[in-house]
Amino acid sequence: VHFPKARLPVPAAVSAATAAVHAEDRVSSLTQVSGVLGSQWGDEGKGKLVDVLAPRFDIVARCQGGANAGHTIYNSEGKKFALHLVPSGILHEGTLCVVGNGAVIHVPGFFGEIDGLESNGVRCDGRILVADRAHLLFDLHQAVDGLREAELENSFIGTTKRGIGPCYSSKVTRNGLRVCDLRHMDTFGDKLDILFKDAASRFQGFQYSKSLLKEEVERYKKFADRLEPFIADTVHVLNESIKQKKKILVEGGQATMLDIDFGTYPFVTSSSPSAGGICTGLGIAPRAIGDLIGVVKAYTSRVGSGPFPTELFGEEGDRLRKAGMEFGTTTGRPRRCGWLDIVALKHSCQINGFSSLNLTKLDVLSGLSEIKVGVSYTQTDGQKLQSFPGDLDTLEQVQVNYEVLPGWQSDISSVRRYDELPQAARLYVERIEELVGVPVHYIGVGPGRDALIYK
Ligand code: 2SA
Ligand code: GDP
Ligand code: MG
Repeated sequence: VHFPKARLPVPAAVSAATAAVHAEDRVSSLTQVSGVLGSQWGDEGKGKLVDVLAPRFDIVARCQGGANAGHTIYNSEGKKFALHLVPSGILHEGTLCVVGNGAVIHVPGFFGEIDGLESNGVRCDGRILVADRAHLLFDLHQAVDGLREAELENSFIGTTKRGIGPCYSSKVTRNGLRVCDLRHMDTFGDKLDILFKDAASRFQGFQYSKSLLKEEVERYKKFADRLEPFIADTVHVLNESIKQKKKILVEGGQATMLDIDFGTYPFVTSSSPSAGGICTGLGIAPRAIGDLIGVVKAYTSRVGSGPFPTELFGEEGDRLRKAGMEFGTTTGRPRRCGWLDIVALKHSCQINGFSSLNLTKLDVLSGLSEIKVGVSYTQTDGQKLQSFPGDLDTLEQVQVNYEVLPGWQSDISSVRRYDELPQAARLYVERIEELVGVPVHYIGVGPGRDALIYK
């Protein structure tokens, strides 16, 4: 363990100005197409960073997932907004929000979210585009989500029950309905009937009748009219915007450790929340993508089932949950909490090629006498693992090797300059940078917009 260099004495006024210039540099130098992605098991604070960066971008786009996401943001008056499908750029009047083809759309939920925003003074009309290619998520998918979880009994995934897995299943099965199908209501009922029959043949408890189908079609006729002004060929819109030198910020939902390919399968979500999901979920070429910021909570949290090597139980876990207010933004479920896991974070950095990191919730660790960081895994045969294992049986049996770092006692929530953080907090940040090999450019010290240190 080595300590960072002693801070140089700089006159306060000059230093504050320097910090502002530095913040400006950090934000204005972000590439034309940049992304904010979760690097752990979600809820790292992606929404907050997107909200902070949004004024510097013309477009904020979601590329995957659906209303399983819960992104909490606060406006400048401290008013709280919990967003699910609507991108976190919505609080900034000048930002166009795009829900891309890789996302799944529950239309009634989408309107509910818009109505909630509008009633809180956020104008949405003309500011949100929904991909014509995106798949529609129906109430029937939500019902199937619940039935599937019940069937799994003790090995349930712990989904948000928002119908995400079943909707992506329909997409991959190739009998899903897409947003553009709302423009063909004459055939809509026949296509929906296939989905209903599929679910009814698979699950005994699934309610289905011709009159239920008819009701659903009538409901969607009304939705189709209301959704029409939002529908766009977003692939064309985004690529034209790139040609016109507009700036696009991609907002990831969930996180790499929940990725259908790279996460702790099967305890994952059904989309691709990592870098690859940007291309498939928006129709943007890989060459267009520049900076990707990985959002990392200063510790780890996970909702739902599945392996979590650095999980803390009892009082230690409770302390983090309470201090970090770790409860699901969508479901209200208590989140499991534990130490930062560098093995998982390196896996994530490798897959996404993050250009920088946003370390969030550093303030939550204040007051601990010591802080542990999981740095490697040892297998039952005594061998150290070289990488994050794909095999869950291996993962469940690993022993985590920890490095112990000193804690700090002061409240850091009002600190705005890196050199004003306690030495132990800086040591923590710099040790993470050293272990993963990616620079930390943003440090969260509170939920508000201004509670951010630019490093
Ligand atoms: P699903 O519903 O099929 O995507 O669930 C599969 C797994 O993915 C996890 N998942 C999440 N994990 C963290 N946060 C999420 N969003 C909400 C939040 C969650 C909530 O912001 O707090 O409110 O409970 C999210 N969405 C999906 C899920 O827990 C399963 O492990
Ligand atoms: P997301 O899904 O990644 O956008 O994260 P969530 O919104 O689900 O959960 C993150 C929670 O932490 C939210 O309640 C945020 O308001 C809050 N938050 C974000 N950054 C910070 C931070 O730096 N410190 C503290 N104390 N809270 C934060
Ligand atoms: Mg969340």
